[in-house]
Amino acid sequence: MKALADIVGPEHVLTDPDLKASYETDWTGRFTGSAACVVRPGTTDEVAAVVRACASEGWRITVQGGNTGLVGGGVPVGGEVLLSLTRLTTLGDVDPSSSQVTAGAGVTLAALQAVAREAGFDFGVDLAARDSATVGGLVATNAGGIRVVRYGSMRQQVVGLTAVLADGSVVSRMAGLEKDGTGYDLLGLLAGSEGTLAVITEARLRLVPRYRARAVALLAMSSTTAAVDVLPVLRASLPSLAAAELFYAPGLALVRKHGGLPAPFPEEHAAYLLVECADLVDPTASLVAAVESAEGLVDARIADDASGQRALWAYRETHTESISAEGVPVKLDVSVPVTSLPALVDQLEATVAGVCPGARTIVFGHVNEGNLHVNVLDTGSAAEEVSDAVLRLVASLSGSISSEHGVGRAKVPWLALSRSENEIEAMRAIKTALDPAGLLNPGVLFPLA
Ligand code: 2HG
Ligand code: ZN
Repeated sequence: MKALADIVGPEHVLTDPDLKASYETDWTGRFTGSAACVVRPGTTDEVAAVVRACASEGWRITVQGGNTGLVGGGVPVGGEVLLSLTRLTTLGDVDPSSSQVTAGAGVTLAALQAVAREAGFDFGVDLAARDSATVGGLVATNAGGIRVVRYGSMRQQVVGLTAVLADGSVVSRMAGLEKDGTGYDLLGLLAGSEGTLAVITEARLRLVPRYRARAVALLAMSSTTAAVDVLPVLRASLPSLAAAELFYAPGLALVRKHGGLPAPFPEEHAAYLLVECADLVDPTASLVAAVESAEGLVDARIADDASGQRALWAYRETHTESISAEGVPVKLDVSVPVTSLPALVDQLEATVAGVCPGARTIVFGHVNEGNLHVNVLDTGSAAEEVSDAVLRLVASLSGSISSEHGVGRAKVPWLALSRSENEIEAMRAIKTALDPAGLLNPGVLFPLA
């Protein structure tokens, strides 16, 4: 440990169990493991020196950002050096000519958004954990969130990265070239590699225009099918469409209970679709025109002012914390072809009940991507069985076991449901080439050796 203290300073190597504790358990409380120590480097050079020191001793490393990942990818399995990147908070000036900015791995999403907005831009990824999720973690997990319908996932925002490889060498491509087809797409590979191939220390990120004029609608729909079917209509008629989020009565009941929120409608409905438009001019009239003739629309609330919009968003955005307030859920972040979304929703409850009768299933998600967050409470000792049953159902519908949170430790046993043997072999070959000793994020993506 002295070698690490010499690099980062003794105050940034934590060995006291009380000081390490908050780094050793993930946000959900489901995943936990003890770290040999927590190391908090402040620069890319320090990260590189730490990784070199660990490599020479054969110490395994767990990389952590804001620790808000939901699949256990940022907490140790046991005995690793925990490399916390939260001190890498350098945030450059927005470059208006390229619409780009450089951010350290430890910059929070909220800080990045604030700098972008001050300069008249915005950032294309947004999600509820914005105050704690960091740039490094967002890139490493290829995070999605609520704006994918308009701007794509995190990988689409990355135009440059600096990363430390498993031997401590540094690769850096930060010029922000919008076109650069030279060889393999290493940036694209590192985005979504979940810390298993390299430690991302900074990113050059693309910004998007800032649209201040917003309209939000909460639509009560007669069925999931109706919610799915309205989407192509909205996409075709509303170039300003910026979010389309789905939730149901059980989730609504929980967010109302924990947030003290009023009922959005006098009656309960089969499905709720929250739609946001953002534009240079007020999109309220076009949003109203697009939804009013939608088939299966039963009721609607429209908000054209900021506080009304926040109130509608609260029904969707407080799902995660409200569910956690009830207990430690099994979280399954899955996607299916959007046409199969109704079939998935219809079969979920019976599938869960088949292996765990008393469990409560709460479902919500991002309808455009067919991405559902299946949260199951009160699984007791049947967490594995519930995961297995739900993920098999998803696979039977040609879906993905890991949509936007990553595989982490949570989904490792089920990788073969979404990837062929040949694909897994190719991924393993990449892992072995870049990290032959298996030092980076052991137990994440692949089973522990
Ligand atoms: C969201 O969409 C996040 O709010 C979290 O991806 C999902 O808590 C979850 O399962
Ligand atoms: Zn999500």
